[in-house]
Amino acid sequence: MLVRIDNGQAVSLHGDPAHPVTRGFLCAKVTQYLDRQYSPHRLLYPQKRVGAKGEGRFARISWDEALDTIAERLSGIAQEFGPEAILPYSYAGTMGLLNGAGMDRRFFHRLGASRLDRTICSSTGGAALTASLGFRYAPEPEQFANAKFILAWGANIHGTNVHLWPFIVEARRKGAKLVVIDPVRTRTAALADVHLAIHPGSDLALALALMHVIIAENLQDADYVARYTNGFEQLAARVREWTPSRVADLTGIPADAIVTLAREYATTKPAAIRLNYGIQRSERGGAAVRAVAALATITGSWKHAGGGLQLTTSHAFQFNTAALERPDLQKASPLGRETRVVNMSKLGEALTEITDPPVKAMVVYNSNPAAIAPNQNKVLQGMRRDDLFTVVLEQLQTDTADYADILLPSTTFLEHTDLYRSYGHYFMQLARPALARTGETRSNVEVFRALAHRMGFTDHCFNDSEDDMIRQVLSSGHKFMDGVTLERLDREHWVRLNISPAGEPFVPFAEGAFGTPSSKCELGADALDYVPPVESRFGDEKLRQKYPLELITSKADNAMNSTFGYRDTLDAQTGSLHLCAEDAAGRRISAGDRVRAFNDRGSLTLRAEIDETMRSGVVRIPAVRWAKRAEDGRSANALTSDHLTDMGGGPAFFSCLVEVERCAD
Ligand SMILES: Nc1nc2c(c(=O)[nH]1)N[C@H]1C(S)=C(S)[C@@H](COP(=O)(O)OP(=O)(O)OC[C@H]3O[C@@H](n4cnc5c(=O)[nH]c(N)nc54)[C@H](O)[C@@H]3O)O[C@H]1N2
Ligand SMILES: Nc1nc2c(c(=O)[nH]1)N[C@H]1C(S)=C(S)[C@@H](COP(=O)(O)OP(=O)(O)OC[C@H]3O[C@@H](n4cnc5c(=O)[nH]c(N)nc54)[C@H](O)[C@@H]3O)O[C@H]1N2
Ligand SMILES: [Mo]
Repeated sequence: MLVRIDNGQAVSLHGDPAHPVTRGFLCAKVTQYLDRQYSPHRLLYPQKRVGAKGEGRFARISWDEALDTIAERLSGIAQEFGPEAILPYSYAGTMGLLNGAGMDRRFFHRLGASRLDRTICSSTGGAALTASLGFRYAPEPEQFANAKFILAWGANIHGTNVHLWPFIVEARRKGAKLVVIDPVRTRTAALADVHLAIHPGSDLALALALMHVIIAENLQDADYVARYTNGFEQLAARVREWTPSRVADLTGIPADAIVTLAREYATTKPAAIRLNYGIQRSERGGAAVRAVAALATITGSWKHAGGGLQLTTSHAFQFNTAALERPDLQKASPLGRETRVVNMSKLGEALTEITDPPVKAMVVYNSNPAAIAPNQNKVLQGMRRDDLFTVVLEQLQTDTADYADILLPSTTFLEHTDLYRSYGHYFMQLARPALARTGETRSNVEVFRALAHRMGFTDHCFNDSEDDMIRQVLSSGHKFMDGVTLERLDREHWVRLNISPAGEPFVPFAEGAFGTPSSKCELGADALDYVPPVESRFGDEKLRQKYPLELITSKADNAMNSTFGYRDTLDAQTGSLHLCAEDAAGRRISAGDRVRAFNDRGSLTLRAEIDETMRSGVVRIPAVRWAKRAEDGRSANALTSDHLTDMGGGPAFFSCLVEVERCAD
C-alpha cells in the first residue's frame, strides 16, 4: 500500500500499481483506514479505569504508572496463583508478525503464562487441510485467471477477498464458468453463472454426493489417485450411499443440479475451488473441508496451473517462528515447563469456570473479544469479574477497552515497523512508519519489551530491535524464503516468496509430494460421515421447535470484523436482521420493524430487513458490531454458540438456531 503524505499528514491511501495481485486498487475496507487513523475515537495516552467494568470511564495516567501497575499486578498474581493464572488474548487485529506474535509471545513464555490456542477464525479448516494435504499450500490467485471452471464454496469473494475477483473476471472473459455454493445470495452469488443455495452446515453431504457421481461415472483421475492418494477404496465405499437424491433433501439442492455440477467440475480442466472459511464455521466443518479437499484431489485438479483448491496460502510463509516467539523461554519461567493451553473460542468458560488456576489476569491486544467471541453473555460475565485484572492495548475505545483496568494506546500500521505476510497470496511486505505516532501511542513490541524490563527479565531477546526480529524470523533456511532478506524488503517493499522460479506458476501437488507422513493425500473416508448439525433444520428436534431459524453471522461488506465498529454507517448494516418475505410474513414482520432475535444464550434487538437474497429458514446478521453501540449492549455473538467444531477447536459460529419476533411497538 502507498500513502500520500502532505505536511506530515496522510492525505490518501493507494494500492501499489506494480503489485502483481492488488494491481493498484485497495478494497473498500482498507480505503477507510485514514478516517480511522485520524478518528476522534483514537486512544492517545495510558488510562486507568475509574468507573465500573464495562462503563468506559477512565482517567489519564503516565506510561510509568501504567507499566509499574501492570508489572506489580502480574507479579502478584503469578506469586499467589501461579503464572498460568495470566492469560494473553490476541488475534489478527494486525497481521504484522512482530506486533502480532513477536515480543508478546516472548514475554508470556518467559512469564510462564497460559498459552492461548488461537482458534477463532481458521483453525478448523487448517486442521482439516493438514490432515488431508499435510502442507496447506494453494494455487496462486493470479492462476485463477487460467481456470475454466471455478467453484466458490462458502466464499464470498466479492465481499471478503476482492483481490481475487479480477482474476475470476479474466477467467470468465476467456469462457470460464463460476458456480457459488452459499446459503445466501451474496454479491458473489448474484454475479455467478450458477448459485446453489445450500442449507447451512450440509456441505459435507454435498461433497459426498459429488464424489458419488464422479466415482459412479468413473470420472476420477485414476492415475493421480493411484500415485498420490491413500484410501480411495474406502472413500468409494463411503460415498456409495450418498446418492444425489438423498443429498438433495439434506442440502436443498436438486439432485439434477448435483449431478450436473459433479460432471462439469470433474471434466472441465483446469478447475479451481476457492474455499473460504464459511463452511468450517459449522459443527462438522472440519470433515466438510476434508471432503472438499478429497474432491479436488480425486479429480486430479492439482495437476493444472489454474486448478486445485485454495483455502489459505499461509503455510508457504515458512518463518523461523521459534526464533521470533521463543517458546523455549517457558523453560526459564518459574514453572520450568510448557504451560497450559486455553482455547480462545471458549473465553466465557475460561473466565467463569476454569480453576487450577483460575484466570486472574487477562492481557488483550489485537482483538476485541467483548464483541467478536461467541457466547457473548458468558464472555461479558467473565470480563465483569471484579477480581479479574484486565489490561487492554488498543487503538480505539472498543467494547473490550471498556473492561480494562489499565488501557494502553497503540500505534497503527502507519506508525510502526512491521513485516506482513498476506491473506490469500504469496507476497510479503515490509512497512516502515509513514507517519509520526499519534499522542503517546506505543507499538505492541515496545509495550511488551518495556514490560519484560519492568519484570526483570534479562534475557537478551528482550533487547532486540524490530530489525533484529525481522532478521530472526526470516532465517528459517526454508527454500521458499531463499532471497527474502530485510535489505531486499527495504529496497523493494514487497517480495514474492520463492515458491517457484520467477515467471512460472506455483502448482503445488502437481506431482503429489503432499506434506503428510505418507507424502500422499489422505482422503480420510473414516472421518466423512455426515450427520446434520445439532443446531440446524435437521438437527435436534426440541431445539428446532423453539428456535426454527438458522442464523448466519457472516462478514459485513466494507468492514473488517469489529475494526470499523465506531462508524455509524456500519451500525446500520450490523444492526440489521435479514430474512426472506415468507419468514417475515409468518411472523407479521414488515421491513424496518424492530425485531428481537433470541435463543437460550441471549437476545438481541435489530431492524428487520426483508431481503430477497435470503431463503426460507435462514436469517443473517452481518458481523460484527460494537456491542456497546447497540440498544441492548450486545452484538450478534450474544446468540452464537461456543460449541466447538469437529476439528482444530474452532467455534461453530454458523451452527446457530434462533427465533425472531416483532417487538411490541
Ligand atoms: N468485507 C469484509 N472482508 C473480510 C472480513 C470482514 O469482516 N469484512 N474479514 C476477514 C476475515 S477475518 C476472514 S476470516 C475472511 C472470511 O472470508 P469468508 O470465508 O469469505 O467469509 P464468511 O463471511 O465467514 O463466510 C463466507 C460465506 O460462507 C457462507 N456460509 C455460511 N454458512 C455456510 C455453509 O454452511 N455452507 C456454505 N457453503 N457457505 C456458508 C456465508 O453466507 C458467506 O457468504 O474475510 C476477511 N475479509
Ligand atoms: N458472529 C461472528 N463472530 C465472528 C466472526 C464471524 O464471522 N461471525 N468472525 C470471526 C473471525 S473470522 C475473526 S478473524 C475474529 C476477529 O476478531 P478480532 O481479532 O478481535 O478482530 P477485530 O474485531 O477486527 O479487532 C481487532 C482489534 O485489534 C486492534 N488492533 C489493530 N492493530 C493493532 C495493533 O497494532 N496493536 C493493538 N494493540 N491493537 C491493534 C483494532 O483496533 C481492533 O479493535 O472474529 C470472529 N468473530
Ligand atoms: Mo478471520
